[in-house]
Amino acid sequence: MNDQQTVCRGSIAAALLLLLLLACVLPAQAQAAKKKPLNVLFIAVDDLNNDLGVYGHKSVKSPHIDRLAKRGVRFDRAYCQFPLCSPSRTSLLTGLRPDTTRVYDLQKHFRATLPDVVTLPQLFKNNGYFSARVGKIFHYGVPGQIGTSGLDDPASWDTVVNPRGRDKDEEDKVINLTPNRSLGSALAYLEADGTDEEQTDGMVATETIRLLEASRDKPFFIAAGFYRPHCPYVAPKKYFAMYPLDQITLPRDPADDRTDTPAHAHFTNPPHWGLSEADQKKSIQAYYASITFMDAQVGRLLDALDRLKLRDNTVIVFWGDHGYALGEHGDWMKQTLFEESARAAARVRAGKAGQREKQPRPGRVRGHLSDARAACRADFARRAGR
Ligand SMILES: [Ca+2]
Ligand SMILES: [Ca+2]
Repeated sequence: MNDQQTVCRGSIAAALLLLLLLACVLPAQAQAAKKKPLNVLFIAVDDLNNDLGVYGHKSVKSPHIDRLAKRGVRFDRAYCQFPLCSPSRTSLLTGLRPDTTRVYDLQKHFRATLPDVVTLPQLFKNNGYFSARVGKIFHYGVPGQIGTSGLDDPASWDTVVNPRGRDKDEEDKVINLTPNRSLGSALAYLEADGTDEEQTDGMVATETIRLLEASRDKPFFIAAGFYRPHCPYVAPKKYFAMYPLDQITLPRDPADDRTDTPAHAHFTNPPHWGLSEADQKKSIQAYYASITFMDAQVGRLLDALDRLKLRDNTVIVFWGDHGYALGEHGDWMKQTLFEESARAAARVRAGKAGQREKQPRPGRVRGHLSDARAACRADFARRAGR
């Protein structure tokens, strides 16, 4: 990989940060024009890979994320800085690489290395914005720390909300296909009874909407952190019914696949943790069901922005903290450098500026730019009116 590619692929955190910093600069311009400053709704999703309709997946249903992408910019080459929750989240939220934050695991807090660093939400807070978090933005053990503040950064927020839904209270009902692994890193699922709103992610949406309603008259940076599709894959049973098992296909799995890769390239040992193909399909079904359930909660947020007439004045950032393998090369989950684990989902939509582009430019599809760095630069310049 040459230097240019390295910068390009590693630049999503910096790119998003730049765009958001622009949102911070714009208020001054907007105020000069007697307009309201731009708000920010920052949506983070845990362990979401690119298996979404908007990225061309043939069976995953993600209509709300898709409509967000159509209104804004889809980043096709967004790669996380480190394929694990806390190092990736810390990197994005501080704008610094993991070799600067020294956060490589799920225990160390970045302030131990960088006590005075200003985080993204903190920057907005320091500039007069109301800064609030619902759910998982900085690292949080899932499902162990659901309902707590996890490894939070209190300096970043004016207000925090830590929902705890029936998925947490009914953990004893979860079926663990890999019983030697704890629920935070297991192929485990529950076809849940009850409503979306009773699940932790349903509560994340409800509480975020409550904050939007209360904050509509002041500039805000509100972060909604969804827990699914992180395992255990818990979603109301109607979402499982959308993915019949006989329509789930497994990745190609040649018997000699790992002969050309070193052992440390893989996370899952032995391959597939020895699971049968039937259990692998069940895991994929449950992961897809969790995506569609989370997507419905994203839809509630988008509807709320429209209802509150905040759509034109709010930058929406949608971001997955890293990718997720579903059996490719015998691997599951994250913590490898293969494409499925390292590539993340990312979209940005910026208020009226996003609406201005009514017609696709020649050679370019609206809402689709293939290179994260170039896309952000292009949008950056256009939004700045250059
Ligand atoms: Ca994660
Ligand atoms: Ca191979």
